[in-house]
Amino acid sequence: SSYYQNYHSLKEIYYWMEEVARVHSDLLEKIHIGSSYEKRPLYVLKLSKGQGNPKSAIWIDCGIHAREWISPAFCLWFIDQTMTTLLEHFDFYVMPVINVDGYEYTWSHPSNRLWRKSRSRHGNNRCIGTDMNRNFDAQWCGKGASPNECYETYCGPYPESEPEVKAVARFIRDHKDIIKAYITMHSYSQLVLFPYSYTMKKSKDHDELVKGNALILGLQSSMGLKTRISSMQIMSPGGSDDWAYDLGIKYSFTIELRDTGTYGFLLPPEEIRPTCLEALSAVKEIAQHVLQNL
Ligand code: 0X9
Ligand code: ZN
Repeated sequence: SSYYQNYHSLKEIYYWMEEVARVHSDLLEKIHIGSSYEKRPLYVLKLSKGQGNPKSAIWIDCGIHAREWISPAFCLWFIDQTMTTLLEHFDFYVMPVINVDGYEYTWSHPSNRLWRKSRSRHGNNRCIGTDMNRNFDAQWCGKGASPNECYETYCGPYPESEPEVKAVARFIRDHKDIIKAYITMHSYSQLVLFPYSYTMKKSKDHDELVKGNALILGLQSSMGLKTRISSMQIMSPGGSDDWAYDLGIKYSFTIELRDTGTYGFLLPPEEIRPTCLEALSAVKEIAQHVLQNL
C-alpha cells in the first residue's frame, strides 16, 4: 500500500509499531529494549509463527544513521510482508529505528536533514553526537574512526557509550545462541558489505563467503545490488557488523541501499518500492543460505 511507499516521521513510526503489534498480535511482539539519550523508547519487533521451542532467528536493524531514511522505510516494508515461508524456519528480530533521536532531528530540523550521528553530549564536549556505527566494541576507535567529537565519525568516549548501542548490543548478546544472521541496513551505495571493516585482514570465513559462493552469487544477482568486500574499502572500526561477527554470528552483513549518488540520502519516495524489493530478495538469499548451513 502507499503507506510503505512514503517516508514517515518518528511519531508515525511509533504509532505504526503499536498498531501492527496490536493487529497482528499472533505474529508480532513489540519488545522494549531500552531508552535513547533523549529518553525515547527503543523497540524491537519480534516476528514469530510458532510457540514452543525457540527457533533460530535473524536480526535486522535499520536507522543507525539518522539521515538514511530509506533504511527505516525498509524495516517497515519488511515487517509488512507476511514472509510466510521464511517464518516457517526463522524468527525475525527487526528494529525499525536504532537512532531515534537523530532520526527525529532530521525530521524536525529540515536544515539538519543530513545529520548522521546520535544526539548525545558527553562531558564538556563542544559538539553533539556520536557515530553509532563507530561505537560498537570492535577495535573501537581505531584508525578510521575519530576521537574528535566534532567529526562525523566520532567514536564516543568509550565503547557502547550510546544508550542505543548498549541496548542493541545487550539484546543481541543475550540472544546470540539463536541469532544466526545479523543484517544492518544503511544507505547509500548499493553494496553488501561483510566483515572485516576494522582490519585489512581476512576473517576466517572470508574464503567461504567469497569464492564462487552461492550466497554471494545470489546476492549479486539480487537486482541492483553489487557485492563488494568490506576489507577492500577504507578502514572503519567500531561497526555493528564486525562486532556481531566477532560475537559468533557468522553471517553478518551491512546492506547499503540505493542509490549510488544521484540523490544520495535524499532518495525520492518513488524509489522506496524498487529499493525494498531488491533488499528483500537479498535478505531472502541470506536466509536461504543460513537455513542450508544451520
Ligand atoms: O561507514 C559506515 O558506518 C557504513 N557506511 S555509511 O555510509 N552508511 O555510513 C558502512 C559500515 C561498514 N561496516 C563497518 N564499518 N563495520
Ligand atoms: Zn549508514
